[in-house]
Amino acid sequence: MLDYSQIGARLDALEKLPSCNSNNSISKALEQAGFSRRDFMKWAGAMTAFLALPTSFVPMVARAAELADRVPVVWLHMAECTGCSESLLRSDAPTIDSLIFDYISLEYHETVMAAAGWQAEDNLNNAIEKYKGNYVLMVEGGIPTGDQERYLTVGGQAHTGYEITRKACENAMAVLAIGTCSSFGGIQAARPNPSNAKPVHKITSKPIINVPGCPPSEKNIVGNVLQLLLFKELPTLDVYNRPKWAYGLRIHDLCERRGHFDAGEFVQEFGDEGAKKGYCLYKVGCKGPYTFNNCSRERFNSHTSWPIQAGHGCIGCSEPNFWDNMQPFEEPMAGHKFGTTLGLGADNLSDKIGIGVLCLTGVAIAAHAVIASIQKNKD
Ligand code: FSX
Ligand code: SF4
Ligand code: F3S
Repeated sequence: MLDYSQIGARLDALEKLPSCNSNNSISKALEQAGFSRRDFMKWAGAMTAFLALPTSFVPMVARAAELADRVPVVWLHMAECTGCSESLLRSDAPTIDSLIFDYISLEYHETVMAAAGWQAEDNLNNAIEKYKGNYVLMVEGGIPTGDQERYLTVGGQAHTGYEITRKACENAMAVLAIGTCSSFGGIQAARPNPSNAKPVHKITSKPIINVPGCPPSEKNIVGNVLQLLLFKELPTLDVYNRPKWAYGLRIHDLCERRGHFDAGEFVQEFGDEGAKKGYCLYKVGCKGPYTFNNCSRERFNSHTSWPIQAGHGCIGCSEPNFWDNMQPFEEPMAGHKFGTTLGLGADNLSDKIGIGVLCLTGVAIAAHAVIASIQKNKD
């Protein structure tokens, strides 16, 4: 990791680059949206902790956020639902994260750019040429390949998603796979994968940072942009190339219903007394014990809520092949056979430990199930 003076020099160099928005700056835009300097510094403090950096980094995180309009970003849409972009853009009140995203130099983003048709295709080619080696590429969606490559073509020249993504990857400074589709294939890669969809890391040799989730939270997206602005290097990644600061713990580890799991208090079916009391959702299919993500800590929509708070179990949306491996979504995993990759998002070393932990969790879950069924029979 870079030291303070190297980061300072890097931010000085970024500051000298032209801003993408000459009429306004990020700090002015925040002020206009009603955020005080104090709000912004509080946000920077929370972001610093979120990125697992020491408190002394707060001023640098704040400065990096203010310079987010200096690094050009190209955002490609492949086969997907645009939920990842929506996650970032559609909050009813703009958050500091979404405002910063608005000011990122988005050279190409099919959902939000004004250009269409030939002009849009030109924009993409020009951005790749002009910012060769300096832009951050964000890819949303899985990519049809092989005999099915032509299932996805974009624009009047009908280039395939595969060709476009490979070219954009080649010339990028860093590549982020945004969402489970570009990280692991996603819904279109679910069995029988009729479009032969592949994740980005399968079609390029470039190192990829995976930011999975269907969709990922806006915090995990913006956090990765800040990380690149500060360090210009890959964060520590787990075996599935997910940044450990975001995907280092399981949903189950920090879940607000965990006390009920430990006490053997489960929702038996949706709408029952246990559901009203906020009991653990394991028996109605929660995959939190097998899923690595920070939803239980960070939640969605400015920390408002998240699936388990809303009353449904986690469906494991940030794990590889969750559409196939985590099914059925509303039944527990215990008793199902599952593959060796399931839930093992830790690094190589802790993979072994992870298997142990998973087995222990399995034992605990089985024990709970037995106790609960005895209880139920008694009732
Ligand atoms: Fe959708 Fe993004 Fe899911 Fe995929 O999300 S939220 S299908 S991860 O690529 O738009
Ligand atoms: Fe929370 Fe699900 Fe774990 Fe229950 S099984 S404690 S609902 S993560
Ligand atoms: Fe996805 Fe589970 Fe979080 S379903 S959004 S990883 S709680």
